[in-house]
Amino acid sequence: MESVWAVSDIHGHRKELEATLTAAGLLDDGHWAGGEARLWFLGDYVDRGPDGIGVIELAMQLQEEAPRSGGQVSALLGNHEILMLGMQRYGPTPVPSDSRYSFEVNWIGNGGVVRDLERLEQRHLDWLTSLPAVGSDADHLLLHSDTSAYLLWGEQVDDINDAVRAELQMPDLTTWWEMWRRLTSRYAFAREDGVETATRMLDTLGGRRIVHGHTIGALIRGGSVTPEDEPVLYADGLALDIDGGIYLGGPCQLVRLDEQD
Ligand SMILES: [Mn+2]
Repeated sequence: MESVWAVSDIHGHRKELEATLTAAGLLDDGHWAGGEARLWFLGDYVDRGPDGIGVIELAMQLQEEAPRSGGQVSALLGNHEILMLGMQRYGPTPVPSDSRYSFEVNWIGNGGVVRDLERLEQRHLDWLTSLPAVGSDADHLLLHSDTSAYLLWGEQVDDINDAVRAELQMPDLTTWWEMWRRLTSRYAFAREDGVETATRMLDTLGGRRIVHGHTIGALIRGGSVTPEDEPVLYADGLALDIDGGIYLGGPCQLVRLDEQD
């Protein structure tokens, strides 16, 4: 069986991503070396780090290269992509439902990087606004955020992705703000009813385990971020958090999904 991998929340740390993919044999000299492997990026390419556009470009490049050897690279949409695109589209325009907020206020408050905005080209915009929000592979349900809000878009993976892609084409601030709000919620599988919520999502969308980023594992586990942190398996083994908190000095956590037990 082909190997299946996932990595999340790179937040502009292209060098660390390249080192991690290279160590795993998926990258060699900056190019796809994973053969028939499948690699999933779970979103949050930008903000908080030095080279968000570089991370997007690497994902785009690998997505193009991998199929030449029978491999596949898939990339999900994270809330920081909504945030950066919302900033680019709407900037300081107050949110109609709550005028204290704007994309600019939230972008600045959540590690927005001016240089990423300046380097955004149409080809990046086209790629970003066509990303799926949810994936399914090796009996895992792949999400960016630890939220059940995905189910507000639909009850099948394809329906959710179609609905999100349609909203990414909509020109109104209210729609974009609601997308940002949904994808920014968290802790759905860590709360008292977390096992129940994870079970409901897996029953609805398929898979035996959720893999997500978005919320740094140390926040789920308790304690602080260290470079040795491992992905956090919780909710009775129904959820695996692979956000190592790279921008706080944590590791780039690349996990192999086809070998998880
Ligand atoms: Mn996130």
